[in-house]
Amino acid sequence: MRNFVSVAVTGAAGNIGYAMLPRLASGEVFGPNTEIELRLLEITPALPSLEGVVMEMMDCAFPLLRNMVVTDDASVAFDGVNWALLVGARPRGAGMQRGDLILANGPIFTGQGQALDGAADDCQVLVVGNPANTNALIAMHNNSKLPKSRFHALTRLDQNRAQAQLAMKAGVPIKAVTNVAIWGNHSATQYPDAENARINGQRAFEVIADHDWLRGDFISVVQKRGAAIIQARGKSSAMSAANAALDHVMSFEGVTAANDWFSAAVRSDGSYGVAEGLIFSFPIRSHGGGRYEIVQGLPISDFAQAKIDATEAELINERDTVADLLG
Ligand code: NAX
Repeated sequence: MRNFVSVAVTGAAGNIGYAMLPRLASGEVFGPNTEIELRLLEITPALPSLEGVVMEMMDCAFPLLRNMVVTDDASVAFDGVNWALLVGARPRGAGMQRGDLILANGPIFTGQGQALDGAADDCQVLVVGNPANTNALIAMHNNSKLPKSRFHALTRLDQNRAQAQLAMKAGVPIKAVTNVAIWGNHSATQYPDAENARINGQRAFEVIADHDWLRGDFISVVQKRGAAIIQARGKSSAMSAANAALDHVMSFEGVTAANDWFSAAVRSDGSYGVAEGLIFSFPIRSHGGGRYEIVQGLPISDFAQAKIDATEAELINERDTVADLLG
């Protein structure tokens, strides 16, 4: 158990930051005996707004919050941190294609990858800002200090969405649904895997009779959930995204039960035939302290393989788009 943790959050004045910061400082992520320092990075024009967030954080009088640093300099933000939560990114503008967004955000993550050379030796890096997988790839390639296995991208929100859909369909509590894997990119090509999911320990396909739903709407609802929330709320997911990022941190800090897994995009080591080096979402089992394994040997049907191939192809294409930024 640590008694102190330093956490950087980028884009801290944004929507996700606002939902994330109080929960980080409350003790629910690192435990009731761990004091926390928050190192908050924003672009210069957003610093006044971030000061307002910091005032609110002070007014929460969190007993475990030792210190907050506000800066527009990534090397100050990442100095000595144990976790770097890279939330800040440029939003997709009107008429912007995915390729344009990738190119617009790339330079942010080259600079932040370099600045992470100043992080603590045990630092783990979670990229939330989109396109999260490829931004994590850029940060990983531009960092010369941390092991490549420490660069992750968030697909936990997709896992949580899939878990909730399966629980609703089966009429069971959320905790009855386990072993939910998201494969690939945090994008509409991701593959939420019902074939390996379990409900009360049984295969989801045995519990849910509507197999057309499992192979059809289940997948597309999860893939398009982000867009549905923007449509309904007029803003992108923030509460659920912050919640998922904190779930991700807690899963990597903890030890995963031997018969379960969680989803996160990490550097592919070639498991399941996925091109080595891509930041690809896999089922993961954590051993704590930054050590984890990609769960091996899960059965992959022809249906699943075609989906995994499609999301891999998209990530290879994204990697080619940013080839100049990969050093
Ligand atoms: P907001 O636009 O509310 O906040 C983003 C913040 O980042 C802004 O305050 C902005 O000033 C800041 N920022 C921009 N460039 C920066 C830089 N170079 N350094 C530091 N800060 C910078 O967006 P929000 O709703 O908070 O979403 C943040 C990111 O999360 C977006 O890229 C969004 O697409 C992505 N998401 C990722 C999800 C995932 O599951 N991986 C789900 C939710 C969300 O869509």
